[in-house]
Order: sequence, then structure tokens, then C-alpha cells
Amino acid sequence: MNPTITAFESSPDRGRGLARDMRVRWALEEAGQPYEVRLVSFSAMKEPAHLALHPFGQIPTYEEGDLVLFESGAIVLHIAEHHAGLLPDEANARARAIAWMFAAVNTVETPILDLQTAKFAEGDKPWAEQRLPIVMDRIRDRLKQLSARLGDAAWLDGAFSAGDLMMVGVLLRLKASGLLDECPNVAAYVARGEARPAFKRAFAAQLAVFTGQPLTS
Ligand code: GTB
Repeated sequence: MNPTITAFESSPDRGRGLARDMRVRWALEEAGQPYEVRLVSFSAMKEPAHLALHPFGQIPTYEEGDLVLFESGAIVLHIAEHHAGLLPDEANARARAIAWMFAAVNTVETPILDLQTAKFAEGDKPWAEQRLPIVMDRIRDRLKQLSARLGDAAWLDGAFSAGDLMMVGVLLRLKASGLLDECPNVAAYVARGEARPAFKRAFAAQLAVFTGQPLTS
């Protein structure tokens, strides 16, 4: 039986691939694993039935037989561990790819989330104008460090891996900020991720939820 994931019934980004089900869809597409999607409303996410799957009442979740998972990183790791192509076979290279997955959510995503909070949740606070440049500079620091490590390479550590999938998934959130353009090799890295056929299929599938248009392929 195909796994089932949950996604927003009505995503605030209007299907631009920013909600975290995108990473899970992308990993499933890379793995060639068909999947079902159950759409949930904001109120349904806080109901007992969904809270039984996700203790924090969020998306995405992942159900496969007896297994129920939450946390996009954990779900992507599970998919990567059970399908070829997202983690290297060699033990040390595999450990490094997993380290990049953690770096994406723990080191790079955290200041990016601070930016969203500073802009949207705290934008009307009297100190917001002073806080915003501080948060932007923290992201700049991380991007410069990532840029230095990436150099001219296509991917972070050899072949494309779940580490790249998570990192690109996190960096996508910066596209509208203009910060990516300050590090052209990182911007090109994100564009390389978006150009992958599996990314395009995943993006089209989540956009179709918003447009209501059926998928053509
Ligand atoms: N750490 C968890 C994970 O990685 O899975 C975080 C999950 C999470 O934040 N889920 C969000 C959610 O369910 C959706 S992705 N929020 C509803 C709630 O908490 O009540 C975050 C998100 C939402 C919307 C946009 N957007 O529209 O641009 C982007 C990202």
C-alpha cells in the first residue's frame, strides 16, 4: 500500500512549494514511490484525530502500514533509508549526508524562521525595525559559510543526496528575500535542485491542490 502524507487543504503560500510537505513529496518523487495525500484544514489539524498523528497539530505527517511519522526531516530520512538514490551506500558518506540534513533544519533553517517571525508575527512591534537587520545578518552569515563550503561543486558532498534535498528545501524560503542573490553559487545550487524532474513533479502536485487543476502526467 502506498504511504499517505498530509498537506494543507489551503496553503497560505498558494502552492508555491514553501510548506513542508514539499520536501516529503520531493523525496517520494526522487525515490519513485507513489503516495496518497490527505488534505487537512487548519482547524482539523488541531482535532484529536490529527493530533494522534502529529503531537503539535501540524503538517506534514506520514503513514505507512503501522508506522506514523511527523517532522519533515525524519520523514525524508525514513524515505531515504528505504529507497535507493537519496543516501550514499558508503558508511562515512552516508553519515555526512545525514549531517547535512541536520544542518539544514538545525543550523540554516533556524535563522530563516526567525526572519519569518520578525516580518510577519512581530512586524508591528516597536522594536521590529531594529530586529530585522540583525536577523537578516544572521542568515547572511550562514549563507556565506554555506557558499564557502559549496564552492564550485554541484552538491554539498558528492552526488545529490537527502542532505541537498533538505538544504534546498530550507533555502527555497529565502527566494523572495533577495538574500540568495548575494551568494550566486548558493542561488545556482537552489536552482539546480528546482530543476530536478522529481522536484518539478512534487511542485506541480502541491500547486495542483491550490489551482484545482488535474495533473497532466
Ligand atoms: N519541524 C516541523 C517539520 O519540519 O515538519 C515543522 C512543521 C510545520 O511548521 N508545519 C507547518 C504547519 O503545519 C506547515 S510548514 N503549520 C500550521 C500550524 O502550526 O498550525 C510551515 C509553513 C507554512 C506556510 C508557509 N507559507 O505559506 O509560505 C510556509 C511554511
